[in-house]
Amino acid sequence: MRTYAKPETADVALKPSDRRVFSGNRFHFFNTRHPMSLSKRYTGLIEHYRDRLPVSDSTRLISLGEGNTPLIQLVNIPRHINKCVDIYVKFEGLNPNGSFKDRGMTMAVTKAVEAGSRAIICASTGNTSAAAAAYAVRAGITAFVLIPDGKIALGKLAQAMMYGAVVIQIKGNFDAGMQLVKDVADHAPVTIVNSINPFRIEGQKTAAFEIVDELGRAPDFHCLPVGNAGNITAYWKGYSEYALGTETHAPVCNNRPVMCGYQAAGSAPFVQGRMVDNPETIATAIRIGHPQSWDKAWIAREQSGGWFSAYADSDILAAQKLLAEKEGVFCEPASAASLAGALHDIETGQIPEGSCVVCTLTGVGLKDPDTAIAQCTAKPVTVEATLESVKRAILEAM
Ligand code: AN7
Repeated sequence: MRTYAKPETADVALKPSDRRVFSGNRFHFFNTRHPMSLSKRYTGLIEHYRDRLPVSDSTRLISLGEGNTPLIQLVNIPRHINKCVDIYVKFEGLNPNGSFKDRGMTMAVTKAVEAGSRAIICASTGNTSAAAAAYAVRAGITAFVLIPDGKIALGKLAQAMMYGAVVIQIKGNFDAGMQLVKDVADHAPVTIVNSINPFRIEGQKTAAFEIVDELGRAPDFHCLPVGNAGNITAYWKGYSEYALGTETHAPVCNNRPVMCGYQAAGSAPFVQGRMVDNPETIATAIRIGHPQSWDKAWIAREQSGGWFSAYADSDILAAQKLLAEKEGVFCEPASAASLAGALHDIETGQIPEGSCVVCTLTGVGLKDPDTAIAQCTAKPVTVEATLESVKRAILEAM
């Protein structure tokens, strides 16, 4: 009797760019981005973009298979707003810890471990702490995370706690936490893994590579929520490396997008042109008044011919809801700032019809169930567990 080897790759989530093919007695992933290679499993962005990242053959990679997230074309919203535009969302909420922070963290923790560090530290509005905690576990080192007391989404706190990070809630906001982290790191043997760590930016720039690899070009406009501005900095670096080439690589494409950075109105230092001391927004991820990548974000804006603008919390939540109910995509509130801004700028014509637009959805909606449930007007109905009651409930809803 013939026996078949257990498919080596059976536990790996398929991404849109992957096709599973059966060859001999094994399944392989046929990656359509690299059609010449009948490749092994996808094992994360460092391995995938190894030649463009600061690692060597002997570097131990700390990875959870991050990156390779779907670029989803919106089909219903363009029709809904009656505009002829190609809008794609880069759904970074589908990284292993539910946000784009995994991209930077795989790189930052890999380099921290390579340098012999035994502990990492960050201040965080939530997602950075979740990612830092996970990659620290993976590496076998300790994570210290400072979070604003009471101002982080429940899912993010759950993650940091489950991963066993040392969670320090401070009676202050992110900006106060960030200053404390810098002060502590001056006196203790810990590596800062906030986006002031340049390896974070290196990891995060791969999102731009993925978009160009998939579209065959850079989009005309790239829309992002902006907090510390690490991500807009990273995308601009990635697009620039692909469009201009590097010392080791020829250019891959010949255009770069206009970078559009969107903030919450109560937390909009880039729109006000100065630091904000008491930022407030329901989008707690971007409740940041003293952005750490201030200068680099202005460079991205200037070099790309882009702009910053701000939206009320109500606009941000409306965009989050619209995306969920029109497209079946559930992102967290901060992420929806990118769509709120894009839709506004498409409607005013600042982003003209015929454009190709990519919005980054930085985190998954499940991070913040409280905010999501609070804005749903249609609440679940409770009925008796009988055929009659369920039938009545269905008929009433039709
Ligand atoms: C979902 O976790 O700063 O402009 O400490 O979680 O690169 O700061 C989170 C930021 C957008 C802003 N969307 O990105 C943290 C933190 C989500 C985020 C941002 C964050 P940056």
